[in-house]
Amino acid sequence: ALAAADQAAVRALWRKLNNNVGVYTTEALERTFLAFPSTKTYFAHLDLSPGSAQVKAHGQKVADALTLAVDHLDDLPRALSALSDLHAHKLQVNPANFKVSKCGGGWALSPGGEEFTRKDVGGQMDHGGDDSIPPQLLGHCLLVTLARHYPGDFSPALHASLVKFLSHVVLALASSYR
Ligand code: ZNH
Repeated sequence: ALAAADQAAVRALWRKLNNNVGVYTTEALERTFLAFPSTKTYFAHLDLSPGSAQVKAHGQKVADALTLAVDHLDDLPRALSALSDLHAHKLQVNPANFKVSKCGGGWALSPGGEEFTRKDVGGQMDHGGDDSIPPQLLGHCLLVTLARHYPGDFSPALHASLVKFLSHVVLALASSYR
């Protein structure tokens, strides 16, 4: 599970974000679509132009899911299991978008779940594929967004806690694929 210090840091930030989680998640979605355009293919039925009300509505849903996660840091897989099923079976989002360790090389949570590091593949680093891209596209854009709006809070330590938190969220979301 997420270490106690990371949990505390994430909860403290979330208290600060207050009712604005949706605003930042929406900005993160807009950034994701611009920086990683392949993600747009899943949302072809939505208006993805900047300022779109549909992106805003989706941003609020994702924000609510993240807030649910913050409220259940001790039991993310259970809290997010319905959402994981939805992504795996109904939405059929390619798990490459989540990039858990199952997908080969790249980055993964340590067995204890407290660290997020590059996986050692067969005694040597795996440089194949698109591992240079941040493993969680939306999560990466959320980090950028929060760093921009909360520069004073965004210490390296908070950054690290958020990376781990998002890794746990993504791991829980990907659990229905295994
Ligand atoms: Zn997702 C949807 C969350 C990622 C794709 N999502 C969704 C929702 C939510 C979410 C909450 C809503 C549901 C209902 O309605 O019920 N996601 C989420 C999260 C994350 C995600 C939290 C991370 C962090 N997704 C993702 C990705 C992708 C996706 C990466 C791809 C790329 N989703 C999706 C889709 C959908 C969703 C497609 C549907 C939309 C509509 O509306 O149609």
